[in-house]
Amino acid sequence: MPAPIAEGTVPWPAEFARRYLAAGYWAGRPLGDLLREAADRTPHAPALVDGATRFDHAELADRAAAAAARLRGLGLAAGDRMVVQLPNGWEFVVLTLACLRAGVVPVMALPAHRRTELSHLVGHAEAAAIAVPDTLAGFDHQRLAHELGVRRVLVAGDELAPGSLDLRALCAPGQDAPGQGAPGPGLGPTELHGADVAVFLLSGGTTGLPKLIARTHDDYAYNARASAEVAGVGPDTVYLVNLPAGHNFPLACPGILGTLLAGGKVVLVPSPEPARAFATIAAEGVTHTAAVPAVAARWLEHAVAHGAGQLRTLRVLQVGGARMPDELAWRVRPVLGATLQQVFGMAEGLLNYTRLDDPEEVICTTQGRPMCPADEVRLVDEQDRDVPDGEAGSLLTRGPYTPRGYYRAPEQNARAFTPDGWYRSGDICRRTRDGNLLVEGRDKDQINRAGEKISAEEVENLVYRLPSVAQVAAVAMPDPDLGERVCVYVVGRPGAEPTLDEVRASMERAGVARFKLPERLVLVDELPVTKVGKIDKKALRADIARRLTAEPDMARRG
Ligand code: OOB
Repeated sequence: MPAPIAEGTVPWPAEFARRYLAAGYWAGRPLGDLLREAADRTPHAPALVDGATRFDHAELADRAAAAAARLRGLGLAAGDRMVVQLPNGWEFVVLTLACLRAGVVPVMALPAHRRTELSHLVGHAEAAAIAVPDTLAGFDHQRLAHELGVRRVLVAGDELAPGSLDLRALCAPGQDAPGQGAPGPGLGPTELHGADVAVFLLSGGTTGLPKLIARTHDDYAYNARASAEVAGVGPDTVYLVNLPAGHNFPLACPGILGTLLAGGKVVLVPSPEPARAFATIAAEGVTHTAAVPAVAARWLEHAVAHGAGQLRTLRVLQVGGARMPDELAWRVRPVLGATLQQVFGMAEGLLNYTRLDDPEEVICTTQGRPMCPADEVRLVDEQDRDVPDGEAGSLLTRGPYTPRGYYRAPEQNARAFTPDGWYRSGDICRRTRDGNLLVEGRDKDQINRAGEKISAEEVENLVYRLPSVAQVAAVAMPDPDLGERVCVYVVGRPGAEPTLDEVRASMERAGVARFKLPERLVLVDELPVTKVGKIDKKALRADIARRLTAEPDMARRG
């Protein structure tokens, strides 16, 4: 029997929970109920668009309820976990809403994940089900899902293998749904509590494998609702999802959930590719969307080349996930005609936003300020002492939507959280006089490739599997398009000269998301070490930056 979910989570201390409830940040209600009520307010307004598929709020809610009942019919109970690895499409939305209603907890995997990541997620979450497309971009997700040995494999697609459950049939409207409307014993949505886990997000990670972040109904509903307010999202909003929908940013900042709670319309495209995104913005009257800086840069280029005529309805472009260069930020309003909102957020909770009516200087040169009055932010030095005003420090945070620990990870929690519950984000920030944050760097061992976080340790563990490798260190190398890419410094075993292609091939064989594959390998005789004998990554980062300036044509790969 899988362990009950509550055993692995770290709740907020009672006094904080009381405070957050009393202040109204927490509604004390399951997110599924809140979404249902929102749908009831504007049943005939458009809710979801994916190509030719369109649902109004009533139909979306009906499908979610029917799918929730069918999940229970499959024997899934509140607290069971389901790994969800779906591309941006209507099935993702219906299934997520169904899970929220049934209390089944989706574990938000990314379409790019492969065997290594998925088997870890399935094992760590003790998943009772997995939802995948049949194939995507030439990869057979269905087959891999069956090989992982999960009991229920739900598949969205036309080519269902024996033993697969038809996800599209599960998400069909109500008529035939068993027990719909009448919650079964112990399984009904009304039996869920605000403090129960609603979704598992993946941490960007600095450890060998991604950690799970248990977001509760209370905290995640607040996350989505308050984000909607800060982003000016309401019933007239048309929100375009172009980043992978399982990321916190497009899911709930305010994203899909915030837009639906506000009675708006969610439009999905498979990727941020500019021609399709721009055409969809024009066709659907999109008012809001979220991008990473690399995507914003591509959109700016596209608009310069082809004009921004298709973006007339676009009011707000949110940009986050990585530091947006100021030069790029200053071009958003003149070129795209939309208000930029910088978002400095994390799946672990804390969200900082520039406000829509901030002076242009603040919007273009800062990463905003906390969303909630109850967010606590400290900037500290290496001894966890607060740094003086205006100085850079490592960001610690607590608050009503920042959980107090990772799921089933006591050892990592001891490092990533202080004893009194502050999350160590690993971001080096400075606070401006007017209270906004500037993200100036990080003290976590991570590579941020166009907003996708890659743990250096995870890459290193994979590279160590090559017999020709004696030592390896993974570091970020600066990149004009993606911000950073993965570079590995390698010491070969005597007589061996491991190559980049070998390293990449070996990682691909192991089944790892492609965005984690190193894009440059530097063969060295030894790795520099610090005074205490640790590999000196700072020196390596400086070294790769130097090499790139010396040989600019080598800076790019494919
Ligand atoms: C978002 O979430 P994650 O969990 O993928 O990554 C969080 C980390 C932050 O700790 C920071 O290192 C970096 O991503 N980051 C930024 C940033 N936004 C995120 N660094 C500089 N400037 C920014 N604007 O990335 C995420 C979650 C919710 C909303 C938006 C982004």
